[in-house]
Amino acid sequence: MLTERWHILGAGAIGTLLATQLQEAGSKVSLLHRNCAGAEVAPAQLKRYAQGRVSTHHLTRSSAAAVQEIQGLIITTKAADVIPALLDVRGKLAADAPVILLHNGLGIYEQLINHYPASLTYCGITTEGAYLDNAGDLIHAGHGDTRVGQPDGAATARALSELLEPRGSWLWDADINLSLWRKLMINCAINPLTAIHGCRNGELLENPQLREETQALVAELAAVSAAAGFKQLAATLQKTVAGIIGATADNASSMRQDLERGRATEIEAITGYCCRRATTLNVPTPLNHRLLQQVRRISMEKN
Ligand code: KPL
Repeated sequence: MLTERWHILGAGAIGTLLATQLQEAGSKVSLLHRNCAGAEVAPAQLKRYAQGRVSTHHLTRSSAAAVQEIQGLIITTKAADVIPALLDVRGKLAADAPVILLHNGLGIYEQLINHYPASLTYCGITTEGAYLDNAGDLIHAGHGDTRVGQPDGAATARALSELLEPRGSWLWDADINLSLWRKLMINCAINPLTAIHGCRNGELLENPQLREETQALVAELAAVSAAAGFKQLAATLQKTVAGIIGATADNASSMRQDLERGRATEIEAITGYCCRRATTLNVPTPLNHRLLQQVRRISMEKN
């Protein structure tokens, strides 16, 4: 077994939820805070509510500065914070420590492997939905799964799969590049439009004008997907996106929430990445470019 001890950097709702799940499955887990002073603190008690059931968890929290050695690291920060977060703890990572990245968007893995071995770096996506309420309790609102794989398909993939396979809702994904691209396309289709229009995900299909805009955007994304080699995904992208919009109709997308709360968005790793990739593939993406500029402008106005 590769590691029994995970540190999670980025202790928001998803990081905290994954910590409780790994703990339930028998792993030792600590939440790492980048900016908190002091040493490892006593386990904090946390209540998790899921489908009418409440469970109590004791999670150790510590500052990145205080931790001695990290045997396995899961980074659940926003895309733009991943590299600084890794660099903060780089010197604490054991020689064979796996690092798992779980963020929206793409392009960070390629930067991260300049600082850490690709053979130990994994990417994942989660369809779990969770938030921390005002009392600090964890609400597990949507049940999904967490898929992890290795973009370069290196040899240690099997070892990590053996570690993660029995871990509750964690799954090994042998074709993680496809899953990451599919998630990118879904985020490109839903996040900027809902952020700009300040609407629920479902309104993208319920409102005729927004439906037209969404479908035109998805057609552009399908062209990028096909040029990037994801032909089958391209052929069914309209249906896929419509399915996710329907399943998350009442959600406020993460980008809408970020924009409304004046927080940094993940637009550069989502639409920004897609536009950069489309340029290298010679695929015109005027709609994505327009949305990228709009979200950047609204973000600047709010900050
Ligand atoms: O992942 C999401 C997000 O909001 O970031 C979707 C799938 C769009 C659900 O809201």
